[in-house]
Amino acid sequence: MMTYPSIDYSLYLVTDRDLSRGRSTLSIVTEAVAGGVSCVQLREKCGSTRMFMEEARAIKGVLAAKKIPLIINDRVDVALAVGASGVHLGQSDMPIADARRLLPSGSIIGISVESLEDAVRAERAGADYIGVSPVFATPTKEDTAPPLGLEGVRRIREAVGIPIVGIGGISSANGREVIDAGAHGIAVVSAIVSADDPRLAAQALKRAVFSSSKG
Ligand code: TZP
Ligand code: MG
Repeated sequence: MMTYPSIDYSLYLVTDRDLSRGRSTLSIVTEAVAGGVSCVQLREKCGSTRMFMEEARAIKGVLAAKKIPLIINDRVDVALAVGASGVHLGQSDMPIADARRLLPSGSIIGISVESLEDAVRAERAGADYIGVSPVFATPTKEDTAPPLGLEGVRRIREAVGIPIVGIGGISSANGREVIDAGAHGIAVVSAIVSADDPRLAAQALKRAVFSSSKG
């Protein structure tokens, strides 16, 4: 299993095959890593388990060389089988306690939260980090809750002690605001996977995360 003492959530790529404009997820991840992503979540909503596992193993090879964690969306079995760093769960996926029981110790378990109450509950349940979902409106995911906005990020940051990552509608233009609102990192799908040049896109996002606050 890939375990790292502390996870850098600053620029968190979530993959999406359908939005990758015909490019393979492996090639997107390779370019995004060259551009500076610090964490990768493999998210496959269709396709076979076999395909998911083969892809996860190939991506794990790219990430392990750079000590970047590989998080598997939803599928605890796939994470376990390929020796990923952890899983990212939604509110309707396997409960954190059960995932924790099944995965090796030291595994990362992240969960998407759609409210302050979800966030507090996730921390109590032992999540390692939470994804505040969505921060802004996004066409990328259809079944999202209403956007929590920067105010939602602020309120959740005040209420929990675990790292928080904003997701939903984040780009290099607004990424800094999400960090200024208290997020430890930004998670993006389309801003990298649909970009003309995913490497340059990751670089621009990284610059936004680490730029000085506009105050
Ligand atoms: N979870 C909440 S919003 C979202 C996910 C997976 C999609 C975010 O996509 P984008 O393209 O970065 O807005
Ligand atoms: Mg899910």
